[in-house]
Amino acid sequence: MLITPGNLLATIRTPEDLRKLPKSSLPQLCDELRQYIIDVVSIYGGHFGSSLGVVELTTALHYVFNTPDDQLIWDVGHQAYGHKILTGRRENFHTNRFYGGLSGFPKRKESDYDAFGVGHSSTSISAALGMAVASQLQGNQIRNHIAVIGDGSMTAGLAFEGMNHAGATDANLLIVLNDNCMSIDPNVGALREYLTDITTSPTYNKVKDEVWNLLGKFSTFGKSAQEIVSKVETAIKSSVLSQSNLFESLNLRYFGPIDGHDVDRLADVLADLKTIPGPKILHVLTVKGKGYGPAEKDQTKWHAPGLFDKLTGEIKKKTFTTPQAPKYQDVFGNTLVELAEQNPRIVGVTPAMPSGSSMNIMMKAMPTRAFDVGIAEQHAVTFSAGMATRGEVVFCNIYSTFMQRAYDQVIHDVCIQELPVIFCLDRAGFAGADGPTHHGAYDIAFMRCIPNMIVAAPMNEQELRNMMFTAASDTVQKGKQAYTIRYPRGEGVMPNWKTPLEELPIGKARLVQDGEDVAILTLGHIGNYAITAMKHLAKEGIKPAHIDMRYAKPLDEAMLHQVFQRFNKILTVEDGCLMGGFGSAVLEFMANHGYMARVKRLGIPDAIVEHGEQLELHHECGFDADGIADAVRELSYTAARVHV
Ligand SMILES: Cc1ncc(C[n+]2csc(CCOP(=O)(O)OP(=O)(O)O)c2C)c(N)n1
Repeated sequence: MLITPGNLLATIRTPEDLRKLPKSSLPQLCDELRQYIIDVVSIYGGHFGSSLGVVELTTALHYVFNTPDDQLIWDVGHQAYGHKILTGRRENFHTNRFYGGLSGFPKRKESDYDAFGVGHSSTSISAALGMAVASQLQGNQIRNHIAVIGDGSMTAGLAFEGMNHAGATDANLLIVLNDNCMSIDPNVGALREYLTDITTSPTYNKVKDEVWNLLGKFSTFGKSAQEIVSKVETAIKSSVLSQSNLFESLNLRYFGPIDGHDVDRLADVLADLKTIPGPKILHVLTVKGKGYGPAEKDQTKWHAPGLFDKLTGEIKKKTFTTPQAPKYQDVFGNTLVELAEQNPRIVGVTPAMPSGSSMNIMMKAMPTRAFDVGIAEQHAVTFSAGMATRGEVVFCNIYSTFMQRAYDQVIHDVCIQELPVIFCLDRAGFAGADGPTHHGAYDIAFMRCIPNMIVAAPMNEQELRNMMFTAASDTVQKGKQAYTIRYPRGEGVMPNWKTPLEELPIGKARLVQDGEDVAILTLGHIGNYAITAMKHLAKEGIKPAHIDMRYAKPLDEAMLHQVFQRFNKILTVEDGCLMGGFGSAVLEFMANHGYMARVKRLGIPDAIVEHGEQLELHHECGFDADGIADAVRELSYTAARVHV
């Protein structure tokens, strides 16, 4: 469907066009940009509230700075829709997040205006500082480097590492702190309290006005940037910095807070800051979902609402006539509460994903036993390890992709110390429309190589429940091993998922169907594709055996001995990277025990797989039901090709 931009927006192909407009037309442009985002996202989906909240900031930044030479780095990048629309991608914007279409995040390959690729949070300050220092080294003293980071993303250690370094340099860096008091869920922690404090403090607000008055005066009289800075500093220091300012203590000049929806003011302030060299931070206050009533009201729901009717605000839900299987995350959330009701030692930890992981169910039911620690994956793991040393049974739920951040903590703080922390890795496998920054492609490989680590993957809801039950059982908790359970985004296969809980023997596989000639070994939910493939194959008289391996580590060696003794054509299937993953583990077993078989492995290749529907990506990589059937056919029709 063609979406028509407003008259003014229609004239903007690049920020060059924008910079030709009189400042007085910026409010109209902002209105049209906001409307365009609403029009497109309501029909095609995507992130929503964050982009609406930075419409004015986006417009002012491109108006004032000389992008793309000035480097503009968006943190996370889920708020960069306005940026994409103003930087030559308006006409393609309806392809956003679709297979083959624009990426939902800034991406260097996609545009010169995307100075840094993102998806994970809190990288912007370090990246912008790196660019600023590189500019200095290359003799460019005038280029600007701007990191736009939300208050949620500011809670991560990485952001502080960047600020700590920046404050010790004279690099030309502007950090714009986009403070909307929200992460995906309400922002948490002491930093949030601090930001609220400065925002509401009368002293700060008085000084803010004085500072801007001064800046205004000096700019008009054409004083040098240095003079302005020294005046500003005197003004700030004389009145407000007798109280401590976190950012000033880190040697970053602090400006603000200012209204992030007043585009005129924003443009003036940014123009002033452009003349001030060195590292500095501008605190901007915005409203997530600004300009769309329902999104302002329920900011978590409208972070990424799916398709909706823009007139009524009704979010479109698919309707079904038969009962549907639940999402894995909801099975996790509900089962966690069920287990925690039986065992007072059970606690839950999530780094800023209460809604996304469904840990919010426990946070509501047992507020003192479920912890949202902010965007802080490393802390989440070490905090869990600390609790485990004192006998708590910790379910630490982290998306597979974000667990990449906390790898050292898993090894150093959990596994070396033989602590039985339970890791639930949601969104394992392809994340879908969020793309390569969010795919959970590597966890099987990076978890299974750590000593004292069990790696399990459920094929359905019942297995997820039983794995959670097993992980919390005395068998595991009195042992010395951490227990990882990885499961995908989306629905399972069992509408009646509330099955009785049962302890599973660790490292035991399950024979789904016996067969002949070829053995299919699957790990996790994609085993359901094998079931479909086998139905097709049966019609052709091909009857492979299918084993749901359940564990990538420890492997069910007894089962594998039987398999290698009975079959010489074996297919492994996983929704993880082929290098070092589950199929590799099977090959290691084969080599270690001197078996010879033709083994074909399906999984994620050694390549960056872009965004698209999960099914599209499974198909692309050849491990959907069709891909599995093809691979079995290929194996069936070829000789075992085993050379002795
Ligand atoms: C390392 C990492 N952990 C978690 C996430 C998931 N995530 C995406 S956006 C977001 C909230 C970011 O909040 P903020 O920076 O304040 O931006 P806002 O959405 O409020 O505009 C989170 C937690 C992520 N992208 N990266």
